[in-house]
Amino acid sequence: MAEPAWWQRGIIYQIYPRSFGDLDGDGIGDLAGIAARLDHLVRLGVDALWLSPIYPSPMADFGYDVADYEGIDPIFGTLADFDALVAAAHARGLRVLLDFVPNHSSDRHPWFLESRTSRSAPRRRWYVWRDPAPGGGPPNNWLSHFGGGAWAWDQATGQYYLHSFLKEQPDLNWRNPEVRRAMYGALRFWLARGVDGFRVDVLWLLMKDALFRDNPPNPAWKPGDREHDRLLPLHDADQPETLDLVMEMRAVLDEYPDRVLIGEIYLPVERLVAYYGRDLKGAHLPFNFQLIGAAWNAANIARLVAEYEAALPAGAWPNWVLGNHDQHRIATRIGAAQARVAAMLLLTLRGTPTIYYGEELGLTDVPIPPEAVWDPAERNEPGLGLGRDPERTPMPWDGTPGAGFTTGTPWLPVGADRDVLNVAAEERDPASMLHLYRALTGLRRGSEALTLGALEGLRAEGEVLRYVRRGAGERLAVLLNLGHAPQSVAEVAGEVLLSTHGDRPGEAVPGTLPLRPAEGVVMRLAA
Ligand code: TEU
Repeated sequence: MAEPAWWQRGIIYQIYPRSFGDLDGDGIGDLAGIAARLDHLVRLGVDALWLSPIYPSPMADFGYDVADYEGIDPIFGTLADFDALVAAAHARGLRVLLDFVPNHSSDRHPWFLESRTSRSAPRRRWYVWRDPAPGGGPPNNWLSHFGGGAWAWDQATGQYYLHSFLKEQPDLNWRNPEVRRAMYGALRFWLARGVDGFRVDVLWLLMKDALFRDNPPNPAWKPGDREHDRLLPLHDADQPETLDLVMEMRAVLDEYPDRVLIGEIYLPVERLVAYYGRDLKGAHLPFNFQLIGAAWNAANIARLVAEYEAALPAGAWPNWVLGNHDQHRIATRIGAAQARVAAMLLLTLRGTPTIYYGEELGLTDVPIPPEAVWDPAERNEPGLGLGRDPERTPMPWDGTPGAGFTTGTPWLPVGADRDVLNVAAEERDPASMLHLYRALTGLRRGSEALTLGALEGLRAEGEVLRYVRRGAGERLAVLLNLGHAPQSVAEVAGEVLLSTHGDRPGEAVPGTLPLRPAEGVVMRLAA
């Protein structure tokens, strides 16, 4: 077997740049603020940081509306700040991944400004323009992910343009080779600057049906549903041609050594795994979001781990995610106690883990009063619970009013629990989530079984989820109590390495292991 790549052994950490560290005091995080906190990441034991978008942007969708694919927004700093951040990260052995947003640009991008000037503009075909339907109105029934229809009328040129998200985010036309060339040029711009890879935004949405057919209704949809769309996304997502694009992108990354291609893909497992590409020449890591929104019980988690493992193509490397900037925080979804069990699950499963900033502190969603809402997903459809501000609040570094995040007024409120849940306080408390995360990453980093080993014996026994990681002469058992009652696990003899409760290292286990409610244990099994 080839030497494993860094991203196979490694742990990824997602930073939402507006909310990590604000050095210039404007209340919004910046690159210098991230650079100042790199030692936190080193001590946490992660290998790479992924930055949500930092490109010039009108911020209609907080950077997911890019106005220049080869620059840095002044709110975050300059290209020089970026180079300094990459250098500082690399000096500490940390890789840097960028968010690449290819499906749509900002409506202020010079390409779109030119595209909308006339039907014969040279860049007209860089975006998706269509005539009205024969009877008038939008060309088809496709919906925006942010509410309402996906087509915006342009009075000046008498056509509609497609926007899968906000109308300020017109979809680029990936069927146009000029678009592809320009976008691959942007990838190379950053790769040549030393960027170690990309998380590609909405990778499964890049291609649309060439005939622009209507989508059928989705029977599973309910109001306020983050899981389903109102229509089945049959014709505006996951088209057969998308795979060719993914493989083209991968080929661009392969021009440089050791780069990683990660895809944001919300699809059922059987479709998700197609994005590894033919002969694994697609995404290295199609993000696996199965743990997001999953019912938190042992039988269900055992089933979804087994189904994912079984669906992986030969040689494909797995990955696991608990949360991100679009999802309610894990501690809000399953509670503080089970969030510790989830941390142990994330860092002991087979495959690359991605940690969302603040998970290592046990942060919860922060309620945002209606007048303080920023996220367009909430503003467009208030009251449906679609807003993502609650999971994007500033990282609490200490218990001061600005939380050590800013000397100004933070753009979103810091959680009311910042007195307890902050880096400095958790540093002092050996029972904190921060110490648990460090212990878990430390255990993982030091163990071939946990990083690269096989996953065996996966099963649910009542509320206990159990599995074994085996590698290089070592067998580790992971025993997770996903319930609220004490449990006893049989057929385990060996020694406790780590408990989510922090108190049992070195404990000899004769054959039966008692587990307290919401306790997880990693044990070394006797040979
Ligand atoms: O998210 C894509 C996506 O699936 C979202 O529409 C998700 O369903 C929604 O946020 C749930 O409320 C990516 C980015 O991660 C997100 O932040 C962007 O807003 C979106 O693409 C558009 O670029």
